Amino acid sequence: MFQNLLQIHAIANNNYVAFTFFVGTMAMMAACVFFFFEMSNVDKKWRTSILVSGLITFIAAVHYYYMRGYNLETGESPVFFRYVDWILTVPLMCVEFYLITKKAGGKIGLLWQLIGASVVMLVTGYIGEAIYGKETQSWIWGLISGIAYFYIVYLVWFGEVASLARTGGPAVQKAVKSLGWFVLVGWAIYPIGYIAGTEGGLFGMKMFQGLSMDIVYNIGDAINKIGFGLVIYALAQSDKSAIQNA
Ligand SMILES: *C/C=C(C)/C=C/C=C(C)/C=C/C1=C(C)CCCC1(C)C
Repeated sequence: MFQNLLQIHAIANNNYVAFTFFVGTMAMMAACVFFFFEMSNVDKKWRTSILVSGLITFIAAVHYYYMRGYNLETGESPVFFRYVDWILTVPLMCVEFYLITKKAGGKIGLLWQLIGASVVMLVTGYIGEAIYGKETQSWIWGLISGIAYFYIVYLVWFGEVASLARTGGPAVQKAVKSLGWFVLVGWAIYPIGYIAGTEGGLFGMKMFQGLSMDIVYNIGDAINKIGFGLVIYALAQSDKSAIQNA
């Protein structure tokens, strides 16, 4: 109890990083409860998508709880928990794209392409942070990770995801477009954190110095995990009203 009070004191006083972990935990928990409860309020065919949104925020809530504690006790970045969270939640976001486009004929091979690219993106990012984070060559790992990231952007904006979305009807097309913006702009927050937090910077150039890697990542997660889920929720809702109005 006393220990808890000390921690709360540390959070409330001046530890902004720990504070964002704390708020992140709450936000992920709230979003998770929302998605689970709303599952029964959407058309049956969207239920699995909403369930996956709930799982993404649930997994994040648990990791945020641990990352908060780790950061408070050691004062360091919880690199390991962070990447365990991502390696579980990013493939689930790929599943969301698959579930949406499946109704327009999307094949399982597309899901594996998306998951494969995200695993390359995250494993190289982890090597860059955990092993080479304090050395200049960390930028090379960031670059490889960035290439895998752009491949995902390509698939969503110009590749198979985009072409399937065009045949899936206006609601699906609109949702894939919104999710595409999340991948292009929302996910681009992460490399900023990486550049700020590793020694190699951007191709060896030092940038974004003074920014806290963890705060950048935490903002990115809140936008992407909760926002992404809300776009899918909105899609499910608009599809429901389309049926009721017909
Ligand atoms: C819920 C978590 C999400 C959506 C995490 C996404 C993470 C990324 C898009 C990370 C990308 C990175 C790069 C593109 C280059 C530098 C290394 C990473 C792993 C931070």
